[in-house]
Amino acid sequence: PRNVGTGPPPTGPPLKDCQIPSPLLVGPVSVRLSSTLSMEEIRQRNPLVQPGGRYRPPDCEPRHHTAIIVPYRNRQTHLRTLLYHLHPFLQRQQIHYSIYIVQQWGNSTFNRAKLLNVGVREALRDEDWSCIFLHDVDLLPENDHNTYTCHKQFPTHLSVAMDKFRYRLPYPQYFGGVSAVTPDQYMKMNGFPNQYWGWGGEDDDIAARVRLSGMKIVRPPVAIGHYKMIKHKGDRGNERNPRRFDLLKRTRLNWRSDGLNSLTYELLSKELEPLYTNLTVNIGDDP
Ligand code: BGN
Repeated sequence: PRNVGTGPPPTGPPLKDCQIPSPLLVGPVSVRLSSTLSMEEIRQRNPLVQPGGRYRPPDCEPRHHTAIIVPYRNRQTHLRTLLYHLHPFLQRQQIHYSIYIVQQWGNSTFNRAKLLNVGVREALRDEDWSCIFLHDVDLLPENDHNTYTCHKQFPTHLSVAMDKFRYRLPYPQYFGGVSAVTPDQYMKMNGFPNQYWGWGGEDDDIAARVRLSGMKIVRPPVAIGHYKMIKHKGDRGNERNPRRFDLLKRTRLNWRSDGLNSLTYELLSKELEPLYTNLTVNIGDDP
């Protein structure tokens, strides 16, 4: 339907559906690993992006409505590089999208999967998104044929060929980096686990949920799912989680009770920045 949710009211004659594939795609792109531009300069290069990092193609009716959720804390330069790259990339795909940065407040250990749960819940308050992307802040897609849209039936894993893993899948069940679900798929798997504090394992838990809820993972071809990772040291406050092995043994027992249906948090602020929506959230502490 025209104008799902908020956004400008329709004016003039109805637009034609956007073509698939988008005629604006260029295929492989070279990626800059650091943007020296300021947020303001990036905004100037993306004049059609609306406050909150929202965009819809101006001259055709988009067939896809994608929310991009980025768990975040204290990675300013990575964020700028991601926005510099992702906005033009998504605009070439002619989709209706919005970028949500979910920022963990305070100094408790980082919890990527719980931040993703918060992002999904908050994004769905804004719009009836048809697709939800779970996106690490340090990953830059290198080919715009890798479309930021969802498969109707099954969750998608997009970052199948990362430079860090020599452009191969590190192991068959890998679901980290960049992946996507429809709201229905997300409900079916009871969202993501809330109990993984620190680095590692939460993506494997999410992959296990896909399987346990009767679905499977679909992927683009390796030649298209190329990503560059911005190199960095481990984060303070995101140390390897020593409990991840034990937690993963219990996914089968826990997935129905821990997830979307047990999520609690306090939304501290929601700001519509020029290039993204900034959600700052208190998700509590590692018990
Ligand atoms: C795996 C991690 C993932 C991580 C990938 C790639 C674990 C759980 C114990 C088996 N999983 O080993 O979380 O995304 O490496 O770095 O540590």
